[in-house]
Amino acid sequence: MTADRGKQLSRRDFLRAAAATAATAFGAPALLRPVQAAGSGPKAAWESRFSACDMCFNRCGLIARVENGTVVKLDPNPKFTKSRGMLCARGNAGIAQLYDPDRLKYPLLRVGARGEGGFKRISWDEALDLAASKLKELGDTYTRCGTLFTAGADLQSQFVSRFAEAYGSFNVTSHESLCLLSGTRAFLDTFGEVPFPDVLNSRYIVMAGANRLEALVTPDSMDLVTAMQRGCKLVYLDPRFTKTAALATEWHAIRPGSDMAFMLALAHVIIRERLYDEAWISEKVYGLEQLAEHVRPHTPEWAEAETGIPAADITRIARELAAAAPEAMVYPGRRTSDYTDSTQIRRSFAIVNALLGNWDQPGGLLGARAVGLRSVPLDAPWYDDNPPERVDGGMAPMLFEHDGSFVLTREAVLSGKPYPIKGWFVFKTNPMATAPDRERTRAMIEKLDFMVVVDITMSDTAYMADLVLPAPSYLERLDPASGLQGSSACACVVWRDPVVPALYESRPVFDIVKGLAARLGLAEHFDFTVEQYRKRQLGGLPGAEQALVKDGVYYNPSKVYGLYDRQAHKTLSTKIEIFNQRYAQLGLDPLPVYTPPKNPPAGRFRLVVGRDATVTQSSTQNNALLHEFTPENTLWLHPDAARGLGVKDGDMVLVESVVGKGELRAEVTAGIRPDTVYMLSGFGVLSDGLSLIKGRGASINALLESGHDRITGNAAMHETFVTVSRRAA
Ligand SMILES: Nc1nc2c(c(=O)[nH]1)N[C@H]1C(S)=C(S)[C@@H](COP(=O)(O)OP(=O)(O)OC[C@H]3O[C@@H](n4cnc5c(=O)[nH]c(N)nc54)[C@H](O)[C@@H]3O)O[C@H]1N2
Ligand SMILES: Nc1nc2c(c(=O)[nH]1)N[C@H]1C(S)=C(S)[C@@H](COP(=O)(O)OP(=O)(O)OC[C@H]3O[C@@H](n4cnc5c(=O)[nH]c(N)nc54)[C@H](O)[C@@H]3O)O[C@H]1N2
Ligand code: SF4
Ligand SMILES: [Mo]
Repeated sequence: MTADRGKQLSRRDFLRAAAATAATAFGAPALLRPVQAAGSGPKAAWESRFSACDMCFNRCGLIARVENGTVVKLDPNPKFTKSRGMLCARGNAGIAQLYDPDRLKYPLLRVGARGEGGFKRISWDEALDLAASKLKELGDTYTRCGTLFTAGADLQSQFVSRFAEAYGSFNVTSHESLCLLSGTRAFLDTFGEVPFPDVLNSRYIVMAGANRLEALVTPDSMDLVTAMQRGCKLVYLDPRFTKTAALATEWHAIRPGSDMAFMLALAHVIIRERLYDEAWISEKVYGLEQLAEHVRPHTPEWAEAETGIPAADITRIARELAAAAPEAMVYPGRRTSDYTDSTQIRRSFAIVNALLGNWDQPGGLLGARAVGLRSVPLDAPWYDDNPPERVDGGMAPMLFEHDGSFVLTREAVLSGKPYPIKGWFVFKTNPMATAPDRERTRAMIEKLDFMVVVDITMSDTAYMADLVLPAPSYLERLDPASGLQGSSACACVVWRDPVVPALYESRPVFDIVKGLAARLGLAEHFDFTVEQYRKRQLGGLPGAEQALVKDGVYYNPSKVYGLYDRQAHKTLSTKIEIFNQRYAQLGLDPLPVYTPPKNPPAGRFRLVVGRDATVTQSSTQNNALLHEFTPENTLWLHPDAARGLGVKDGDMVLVESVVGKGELRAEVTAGIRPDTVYMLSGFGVLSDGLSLIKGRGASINALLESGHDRITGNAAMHETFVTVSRRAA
């Protein structure tokens, strides 16, 4: 019974553990016991072991307490400044992921029709022999590029990329084109690199489309709280009243898709009132005159009509932001998979920062600090018959070469053009639940001859596969080193040693690709162990290995501010480019041009995505501890809208878009605009292997239409209108 499963670890136990964690996070002495030393006393021996959390991509440092070979508690590593000695609710719940009875336990081969859920247990040798022979056959028939490789955020994802390259496919995608690539592009094409916001030292932050107190990014989330305690002002724009809105100095329920209008109006006021530092601009910035011309019509009054934010507030915010600059910022944001002009929207964020000189000095945006890890080179073979470029090549003008675009790749697989893709290797990512338009992902999968998924549970994507391979969770793995940057907080290196041995028959993806390489005559490209690989990565960092063993983290004391005092920016003009010359050459708008978002037609609502502090994308809903906090998703609906529909709080509603539908409970709340609805992702699953959440809530990704950012091909997930109607009880 699913209900019993949740009770194995009760919420009360969890809260007790979490409270103890919070206490030790701030009372560090309890943790400064020598790690690795066995505990003594009448009870069983215990040990503490370092690791890095993997309940989301932040990789916060942790110390696991192991008793008799069982992990009983996870604590924050107080020496880990990136996470400011914090483990969030999800981090604490890592134990329930490790010991989840729904874990995949051995290799599974599909029997029966795809997606029906029939699988049989096979041995690892059978599984690897089968995968290798399929990869060989696919390569011979469709070229090596006929197989797509998709890996999520993981320290071992680099081994999947390495394997893809050695095998000969350059069709590799990651979760990133469902996430932040348009923002990455925007800042890269303005500053020449992707900045890290120095939230801790900031005095004034404008934050739009970034729910930083629920969508946790370390150190930014903790630093935001500290900065605000020290007097930093937070201006927050979000169509929803989130926890960040609740704590912000001011919240504006901006009309979705109109952020660029707000930013252009800030630039208008800053230029009109000459609130910028002329000397800094003439030395560092290219394109002020063009911008001045461009934003002349974009008055605060104009922006008020677009955004719904009063002109007087926009003018005041521009002045306050400029007065605090350069210890101020328009926060770059992270998940930008919003609209079809996301890159240009985020360019407008970057431009306001450039205009105010919020760059390379305390409290603004910072260049990436040196971490110093070496990459391990690969001398990949050349395959003459391969096509000239990625399957999505040319489908968007500025794709990232390594990540491409998942939604455009999906179109290419569906059409078979420019060439067929018939194989898919998926590691630690769940596009059936996280890419927009689930039916389209399913249709893409129907086109494949062979699909293998490496996961820890039977995700909706694994559920559709031919071969499902069980992976160990982060607490069971030996992982390569990874560099982490967190503004002024750190430039550091982490790795993972197993806290406990791998459970069941699970095998790390390193062993999987190494096993495939051996079977495909590519063994020379994996002629190392993970330990040897790590030594090569750390080759240029004397003392790093000792620090990792002693503290669980190595810090590179690299320069934090003034990186660009004598360094050119990596742009065509070698300056910060407000006016982007390369865009002009490519026929793209060199300055962000505002197109008003469509308003939902009568009877429809714009559907937006967003996060909850107790849930990670699609991967923690079935975690027994976290499930108690968030057992299902709800549809946020404004009281006025609810009244018009005859819907009461808690009613079941049917939500429909042009691509899908779903039923879930309505949550009637004034914390959302009347023209907008919202639901959390990762519910409404198809898989029978997720016992706690099967049959609960609805899938937002089944409803989301599949748009993409015109410049990068990043998914544009906020371009969907839905209808809502009440279901009989
Ligand atoms: N707890 C938790 N933390 C996480 C994650 C997680 O899954 N759970 N995931 C991590 C990952 S991968 C990422 S990328 C980051 C994401 O970090 P964020 O991008 O901060 O995350 P979201 O919650 O998606 O925030 C987007 C917010 O934008 C609002 N919004 C929607 N449309 C508009 C608009 O047009 N204008 C404005 N101004 N706002 C709009 C939404 O209501 C939502 O609150 O979070 C990371 N941290
Ligand atoms: N509706 C909606 N869609 C979204 C978003 C949203 O806010 N709303 N956010 C978007 C963003 S910002 C992002 S980054 C993407 C993320 O999308 P994904 O990359 O799909 O991330 P997750 O949903 O976390 O899925 C991770 C998968 O890895 C598995 N897994 C977890 N740990 C391990 C492990 O140790 N080993 C292996 N092999 N597998 C493991 C999990 O079971 C899960 O199936 O989603 C995007 N899609
Ligand atoms: S933010 Fe939370 S879930 Fe993410 S790595 Fe840190 S502790 Fe783990
Ligand atoms: Mo993301």
